[in-house]
Amino acid sequence: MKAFVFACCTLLALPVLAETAATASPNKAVTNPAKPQPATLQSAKVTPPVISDAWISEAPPVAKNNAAYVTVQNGNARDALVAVESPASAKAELHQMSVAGGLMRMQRLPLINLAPKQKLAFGPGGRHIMLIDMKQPLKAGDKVPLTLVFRKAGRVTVEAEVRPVVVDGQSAPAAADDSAAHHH
Ligand SMILES: [Cu+2]
Repeated sequence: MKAFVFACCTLLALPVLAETAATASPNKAVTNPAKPQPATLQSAKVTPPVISDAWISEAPPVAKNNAAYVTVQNGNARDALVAVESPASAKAELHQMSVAGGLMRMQRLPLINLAPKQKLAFGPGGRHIMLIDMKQPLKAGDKVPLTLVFRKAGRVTVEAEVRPVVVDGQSAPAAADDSAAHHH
């Protein structure tokens, strides 16, 4: 599975560069002429999305990639999560993991649309933020900034805590203080 994760992200790496370059420049001042707002909504106060429960899975020191998870509670406006950034890795992508025919598959999501007030949860085995090309290994307890970029609300930065990974309800070996306890 780790090998697959790495392979998947490597394959996906090239198209992503073009995508992020294209979406990076137009910030905030995005208007949508196709959807005129009713006059009554123009003065309504827009509340921003709120990010909670941000964490990053602890990975072996040799791992090139880590997965991060957040819960997004959208504000009262229609919005979209369009990018993620972290100083911990060379780049970050929105990913969706699913099981098809008994195989774990992972695909990159170019964006995630958010309805007003929608709650969007990321978690192991589902939506995750792929941190690609980690700059240094992370240990449980470390804190890492994660910036979520929304089409309308702009950038929201949270501190993500590094936690031991849990897969299918089973904790990964805890307290792996000693390096390489297992040789196969
Ligand atoms: Cu992934």
